[in-house]
Amino acid sequence: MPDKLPEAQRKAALAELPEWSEVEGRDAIRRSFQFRNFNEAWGFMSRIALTAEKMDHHPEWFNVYNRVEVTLSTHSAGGITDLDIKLAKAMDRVAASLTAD
Ligand code: H2B
Repeated sequence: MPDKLPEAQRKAALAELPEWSEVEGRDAIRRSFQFRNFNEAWGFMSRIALTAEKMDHHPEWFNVYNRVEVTLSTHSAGGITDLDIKLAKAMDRVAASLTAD
């Protein structure tokens, strides 16, 4: 069971995730991804779904056409843990590989 990251570690981790922002009023981070079309957005979600399942760590997300809005937090810990940082980085990597052409 992961623990919430201590403040210093959390700041350092978020510094490596410049596209992500802290959610107000909740210990969570969020990012909005924009793809070329629905097919690409769904491809992103499919790939991340497999990663999330392997990690047993799942995103809260919302999709409209080419946009995917993601919120990450570890429910069992009541805040941001290393799992959220790992999943956020995996999302950044997959999104970068899909949108680079
Ligand atoms: N995902 C997230 N984001 N937070 C959790 O605390 C969590 C999860 N817990 N995925 C896992 C699944 C737990 O509910 C199951 C029973 O393993």
